[in-house]
Amino acid sequence: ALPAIVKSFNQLNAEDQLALLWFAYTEMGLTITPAAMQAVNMVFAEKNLTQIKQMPALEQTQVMCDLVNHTDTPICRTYASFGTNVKLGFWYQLSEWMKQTIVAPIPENYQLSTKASDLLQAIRKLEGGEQLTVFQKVVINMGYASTSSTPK
Ligand code: 45D
Repeated sequence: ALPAIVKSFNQLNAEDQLALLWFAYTEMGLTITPAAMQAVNMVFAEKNLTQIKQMPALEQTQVMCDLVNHTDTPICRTYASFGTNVKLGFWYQLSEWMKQTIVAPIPENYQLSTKASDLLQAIRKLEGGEQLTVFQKVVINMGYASTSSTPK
């Protein structure tokens, strides 16, 4: 069931969470049209996205791990203030840049842990609408909000 999937996701370490998101999202071929993206007001995220784009590779990966770990950094604080669609749009943009190698990609031989690949398998079996719900629930919790920094 969905809540159990989201809960297990949040219990993975940061590397597994990022890698799983990447595999789940890229292989599902969820098509996001330019029109759909235009409906999202990405202005709020542009400064951070540009900053990340200009960082060295290791820092790019670190920023994404920080987001998953709810670390208290300026980018994590700004991220927490985004609406759900801006958060999704933010990850969408990073994944596009990873495909174009503008942002550091996942190593080719990267192996998910057993727990994470079981979870990926469970996510694969969901229907599209449920997969979207999983992505929403997962990205909503990322970043650092001083009031609620732990995933629920
Ligand atoms: O070396 O209605 C490891 C909108 C360690 C429009 C690593 C939408 C090893 C409105 C950590 C693995 C478009 C918003 C390295 C809807 C190592 C609307 C790095 C939907 C380098 C429905 C790992 C949008 C890394 C949606 C860096 C559904 C991993 C968007 C990075 C969904 C992973 C977007 C990334 C998703 C994953 C994007 C960037 C789920 C991105 C996922």
